[in-house]
Amino acid sequence: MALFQREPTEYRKTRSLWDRIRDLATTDAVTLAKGLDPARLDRLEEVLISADFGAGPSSQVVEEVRGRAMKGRMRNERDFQAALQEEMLRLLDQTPEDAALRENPRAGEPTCWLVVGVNGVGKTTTIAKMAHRAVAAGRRVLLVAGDTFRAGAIEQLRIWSDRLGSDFVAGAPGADPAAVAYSGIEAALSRGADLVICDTAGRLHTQHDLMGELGKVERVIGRRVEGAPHETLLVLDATIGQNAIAQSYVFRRALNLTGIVLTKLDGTARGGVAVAVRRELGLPIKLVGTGESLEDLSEFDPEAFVAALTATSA
Ligand SMILES: Nc1nc2c(ncn2[C@@H]2O[C@H](COP(=O)(O)OP(=O)(O)OP(=O)(O)O)[C@@H](O)[C@H]2O)c(=O)[nH]1
Ligand SMILES: [Mg+2]
Repeated sequence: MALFQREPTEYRKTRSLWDRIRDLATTDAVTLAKGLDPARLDRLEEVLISADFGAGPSSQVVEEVRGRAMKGRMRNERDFQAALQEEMLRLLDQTPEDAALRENPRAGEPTCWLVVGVNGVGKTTTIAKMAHRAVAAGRRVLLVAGDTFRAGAIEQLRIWSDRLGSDFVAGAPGADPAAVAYSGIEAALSRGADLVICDTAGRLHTQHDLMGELGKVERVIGRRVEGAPHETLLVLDATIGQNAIAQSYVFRRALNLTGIVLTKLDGTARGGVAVAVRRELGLPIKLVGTGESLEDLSEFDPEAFVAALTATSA
């Protein structure tokens, strides 16, 4: 059973780029039919880069638009919008099914998801949102407070857990997160929880320490439950743009990442980072966060996402 139902309005809070691009297409049909002049195409590229599509994808979109214009397939604003949408979808190269979160296929054993990312990107909030959905779907959820480093992190997850009605396992502040993760899985097995979601630290003394610690958590989970973690999700803050890509490489070297969660897409017109991340990392974008409340999480739907990015505002 999918944890998330796709809703047509799910990206309503992301901001469209269309208002900034539209003037490039709003000329009479004759001008468009003659082709788009280089200045307009440069302007399109600038807008895409400022929306964090990255240099490569931005120029690919521009080339597609240029090619269509030269073939006379750019007769009106609608053609222009369609060209952008089709090329963005092609670059995303992801089906709606790619976003499905992987479950433990073995009966009687819990599904384990590990959530990682640098500090402040929205890991703990995303876990609360996922747990909220899972509890509402009737699942028995156990949250593991694997961030033993930051003061207050354990308490933050405990409060969410109490509010959501999930089980909760924590160690002492400063405890070894791998040992806490191990206890969490043991508790899930003995209490019959069917979904374990493990929170992690976003910062340690050094990045090297953090990667070492996360790698150990991942291995310990895998030793206790075959095939686990079934998801190791890297959370990226969409508002930091291209820096998100640099962060990803560090995590990808240390862990077997299975997917990306893109948070804080509400209120940003820089949604192009989804395309950049997908092109650079090749990992599926699984979830998108569009706000601070529990409902503000959706399974990533490429078509709905591109439609929102290129929507005509009311
Ligand atoms: N606008 C918006 N804010 C978000 C979203 N997701 C998380 N936040 C906010 O981002 C801030 C940090 O969220 P946390 O979940 O604590 O981030 P974290 O990655 O667990 O941070 P550390 O525990 O310090 O590593 C909080 O104020 C959240 O409410 C989102 O999708 N949109
Ligand atoms: Mg946290």
